[in-house]
Amino acid sequence: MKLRSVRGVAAVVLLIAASTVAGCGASPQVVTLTIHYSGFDRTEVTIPRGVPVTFVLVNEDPIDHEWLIGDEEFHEAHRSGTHERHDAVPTEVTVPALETVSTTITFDEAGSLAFICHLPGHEAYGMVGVLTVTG
Ligand SMILES: [Cu+2]
Repeated sequence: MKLRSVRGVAAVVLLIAASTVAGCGASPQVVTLTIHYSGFDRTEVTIPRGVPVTFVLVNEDPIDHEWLIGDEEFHEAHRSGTHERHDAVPTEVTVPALETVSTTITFDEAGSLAFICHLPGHEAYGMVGVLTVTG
């Protein structure tokens, strides 16, 4: 009896997963990045051009972090920037302590971009990764 109810739950979960995938024309890619001890668990990510990518940013630290993605000019501006929080632009995200934030971005140009946490000292500590967009 107990086994049967567990199996029922598993079947429901599978159904939900299947309908989610079937419901979207172009299935969005999901990239999960976990932040732990002020570092990203993946520092090299490759995605295709022109496809929506949902970045799931999991902050396991008891302090806030940021996830900002762009080219060198973008990052240079943010190194000296004064924004306290980021939540209006998909490429600039604040990830509060112990929270998970998702952002979906479509990159239309192939190339290489960096994702960096620009909170004081975090970039120097190593909160840097590279996103490669393939053509
Ligand atoms: Cu940080």
